[in-house]
Amino acid sequence: MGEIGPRKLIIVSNRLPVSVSKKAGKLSFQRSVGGLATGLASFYRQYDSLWVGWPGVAEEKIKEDLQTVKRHLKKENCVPVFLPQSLVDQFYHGFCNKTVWPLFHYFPNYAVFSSALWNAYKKGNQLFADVLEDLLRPGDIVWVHDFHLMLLPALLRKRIPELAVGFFLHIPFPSSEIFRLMPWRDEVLKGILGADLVGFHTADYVGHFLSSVRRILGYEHSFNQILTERRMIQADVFPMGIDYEGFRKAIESPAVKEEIERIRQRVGSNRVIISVDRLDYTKGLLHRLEAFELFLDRYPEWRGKVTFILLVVPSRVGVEHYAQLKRDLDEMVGRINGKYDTIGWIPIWYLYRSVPREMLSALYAVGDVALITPLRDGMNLVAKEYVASKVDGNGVLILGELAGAAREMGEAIIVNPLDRGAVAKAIKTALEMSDEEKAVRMSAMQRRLERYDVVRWASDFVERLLDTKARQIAFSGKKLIGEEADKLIQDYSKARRRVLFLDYDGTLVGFRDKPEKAEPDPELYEILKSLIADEKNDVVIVSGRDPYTLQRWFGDLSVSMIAEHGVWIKETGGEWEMIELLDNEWKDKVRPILELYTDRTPGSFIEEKEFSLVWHYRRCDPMLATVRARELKDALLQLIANLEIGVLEGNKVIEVKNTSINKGRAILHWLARDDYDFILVAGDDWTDEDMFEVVPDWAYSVKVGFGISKARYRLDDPEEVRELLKRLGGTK
Ligand code: GDG
Repeated sequence: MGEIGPRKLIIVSNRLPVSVSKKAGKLSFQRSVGGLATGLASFYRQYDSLWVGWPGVAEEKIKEDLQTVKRHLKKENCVPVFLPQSLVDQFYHGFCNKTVWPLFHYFPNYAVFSSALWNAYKKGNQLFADVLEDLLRPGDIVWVHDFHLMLLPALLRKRIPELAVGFFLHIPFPSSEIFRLMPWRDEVLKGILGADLVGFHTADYVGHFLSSVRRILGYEHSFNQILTERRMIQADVFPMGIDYEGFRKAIESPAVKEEIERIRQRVGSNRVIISVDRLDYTKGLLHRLEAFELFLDRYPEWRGKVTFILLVVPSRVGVEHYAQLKRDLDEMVGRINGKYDTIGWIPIWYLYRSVPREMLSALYAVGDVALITPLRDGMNLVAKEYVASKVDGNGVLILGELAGAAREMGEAIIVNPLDRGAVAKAIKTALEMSDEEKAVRMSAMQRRLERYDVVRWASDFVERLLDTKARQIAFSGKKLIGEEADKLIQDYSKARRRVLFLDYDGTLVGFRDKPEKAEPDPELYEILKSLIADEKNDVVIVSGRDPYTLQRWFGDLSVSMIAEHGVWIKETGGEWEMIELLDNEWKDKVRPILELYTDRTPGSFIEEKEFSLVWHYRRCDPMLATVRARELKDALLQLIANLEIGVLEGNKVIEVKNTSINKGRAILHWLARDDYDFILVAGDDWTDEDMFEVVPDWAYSVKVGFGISKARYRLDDPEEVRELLKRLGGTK
């Protein structure tokens, strides 16, 4: 496969757009005409594209034909991931369909939580990663689809860190209250966060995802950007579109016209209600039938004049809940038909099978009303296809409010699928709606579907992915590795007088739940000792912590220290001194407010330092803490208007302190005194920005972690800082 476009785009989904089957020793290949395949088709020209997925048949069944299958699929730009029968059962039918599907559709009592199935899910995702690893190059773009492959983005990221990886979830992402029930919730979220861009159908799903990430993994977000220790990840809404033109043109084709005629002969002059779904408990089939029954009950004038064509497509045959649903459905259709039918009229025309595309288009065309009332649905493309097919504008869509599509199809009659009375009433309203109103509603929805069709949806996603990749680089600054790090080492070796200003928390050590737990470890002492041993070096530990703690930790080393963000300084071998005299009376006014907020926010606490008060909220419920932190800040800002103090926000802390003090001012004490020809300053939060600001342009200023910064360089975490310091100290 040659390099046609600038980069390779690899689509990954559980199923390939081509299905393989073997009957009576004969292989056959069947192309799917699904929305995804259509939407992505245009990319095959723009990019050098490939599609990776399972061909739909267990490996054992085509054991002798693997090479033939591969060759055939290659012609279609497809690469198969062969799954053994055990994984088809435990990965696909198992964890995917029995655990994720019910849980994400708010059926937690249907969800099976089994570690055997979870292990199969991990194995399935690994198999995909293995196949992909052989195909991928660092500049490639990978777009992973749906709930079968939620671990894949992180697996790929680990193997090829530079990849651009997008992930799109086609089903709902549930509220964190539901999602958290999954025993492997951390792993699933971390798996998805391997992607650079995570897409969903609606803003609600994005919100649920972000709040799960925050509650479960503790990563904050703003403007849908999640900041992890290592990367910025964008989450966003991409409501999937359909092949709008395709559905419109289909209506004109002779084959569809023929089908329309056939249906018409059967239903005569009756008005037609249609619905099309896979057989699935999420689709609300039983509730819908009950509502139809109530409609016939309450509005007898419509009996004999309306036919409900219920197309149910077989799905996940063999899974217990589906078999039960099939029995219930058969029984209910029989009962309703038995209750109302007359000679010459059967209320429900029930079709349990998959139909050709022509028949589907014909159904859309004859449907005066489409009754689509899922209990949960990621999007629901049938609703969109119906609207697109109504070329004459003469149709009404009744849409359940729990389908993602309801978010963008406000001109439909939107109903609560569980409210039988409302659905029954909606059917009556739809049947009695004037032609003008129908046309107005239809054309508004059609304009949107035309503009944001499936091709636009797919190109929007890929463009956004590339844009996210570009923003990540801008966001994260230049990394102090490779040649840049070598240059630093050279400058360090050549220098006569050097100073190293090192922030403590988040720079030399990682964060802990309780500040007192983050104490220095033997490795850190070794690193510091090796740096101090060189007499050309001044090593200054700069911290927001109080002088007593720093003294306890580093008092025995000949390092200099800055405590409480610059209130106190201590020169090597000297005593603690205050940079300038500060008054502390303001504390009595501020303390009661902090106490009030501590009482109102479980998990928060106050730390009292000599010249500042700090409110910590790392261990609180993140949602409540954000609200409280904002309220507290407002309250404090009002109070301190006339005082010489400031309110500063750090990493899950709010600190109130004297404004004339900061870390930048404190390090000037050293910079003004000596003629250093090497300066390194490293820090992780906004209090360190004051230091980055006062050092000369040529100094090595390093921001640890993500975020906008004045520093010239960046390192990911304390481990990377330590690695660099080890090189400087000669211990590596
Ligand atoms: C998942 C999410 C989300 C149906 N019967 C026949 C047939 N179809 C086609 C329809 C439509 C597709 O299948 C069904 O798509 P839906 O969106 O309605 O539902 P799911 O299959 O559950 O899909 C869903 C979707 O992913 C996309 O992100 O919208 O929420 O659950 O295109 O036309 N096609 C043919 N014969 C049939 O009998 N030819």
